[in-house]
Amino acid sequence: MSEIRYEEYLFEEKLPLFWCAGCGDGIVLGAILRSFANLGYEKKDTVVVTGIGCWGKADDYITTSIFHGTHGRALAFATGIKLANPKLKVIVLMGDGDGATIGGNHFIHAARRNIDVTAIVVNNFNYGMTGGQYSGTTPENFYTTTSKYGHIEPGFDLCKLAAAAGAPYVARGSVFNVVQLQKLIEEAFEKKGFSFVEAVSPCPTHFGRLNGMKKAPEMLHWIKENSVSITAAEKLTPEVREKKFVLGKFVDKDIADYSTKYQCIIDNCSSNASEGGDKNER
Ligand SMILES: Cc1ncc(C[n+]2csc(CCOP(=O)(O)OP(=O)(O)O)c2C)c(N)n1
Ligand code: SF4
Repeated sequence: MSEIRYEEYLFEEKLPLFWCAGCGDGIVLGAILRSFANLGYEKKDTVVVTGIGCWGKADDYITTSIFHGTHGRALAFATGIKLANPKLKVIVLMGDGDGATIGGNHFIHAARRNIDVTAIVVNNFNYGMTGGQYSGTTPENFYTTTSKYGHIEPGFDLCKLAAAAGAPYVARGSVFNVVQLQKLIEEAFEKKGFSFVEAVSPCPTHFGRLNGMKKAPEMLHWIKENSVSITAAEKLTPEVREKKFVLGKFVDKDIADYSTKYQCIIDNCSSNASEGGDKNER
């Protein structure tokens, strides 16, 4: 562990935080900054790329190199940055609307291509910044400003989506269990290839208010009550399990990332690129 303090990565002049009281975004930001400090990341070699949304504002407070992109396109910018300079550590911060709804196509293809970036999606189940409309992860029967009678679509399980698309590292944490969340984020940062961490997080201002959880602690309690570990989830029936937030690491395997394969073609080397074992630990 390095001697660097997390405050090194925090733009203190920009405080106070823009987010509402009780928003989970600051908790995820703290976990990311402490991970940078623990891993001793060089600011100039670390690029945080964001899209647009409440969570997309996170780069305002980060002192590494940053790139504030457009809504849904953060992974496209991150891909370009990584290919231009594969030595950079590239971290992509997206909301569920940003990364998994308007940006869903970039998400599955960045995972499929195995671009060596870490994507952290803060899943608060709605479009927070624009007033609480439903997103691709809003669970069925929940209320948003655009599903006033209850949402009739099923929500995406982003971890299953990332795993099915081929991502070598896939995990889910929540802001209620921040120790686990930070551990997963640190592992993801150190993983070569496309690493994905979903952070289940409250938006009390919109999602909470419309779903009987007006106060921030009520939303946190809801996340806690509905979270289970991967091991505990295996004992549940499929019907019960699909309504839970299953927390932990789903995929951890070694496969050659896009830049390594690309370099291999340039160097004309014989590639055993797709070899590697599954290190999934539960
Ligand atoms: C191309 C485009 N479409 C729509 C918008 C408007 N817009 C800005 S933020 C946002 C939703 C953000 O939701 P999410 O990504 O879930 O992040 P959150 O605000 O919840 O953190 C939308 C629709 C935009 N800026 N650009
Ligand atoms: S609107 Fe929701 S997501 Fe946005 S800052 Fe407020 S609580 Fe957080």
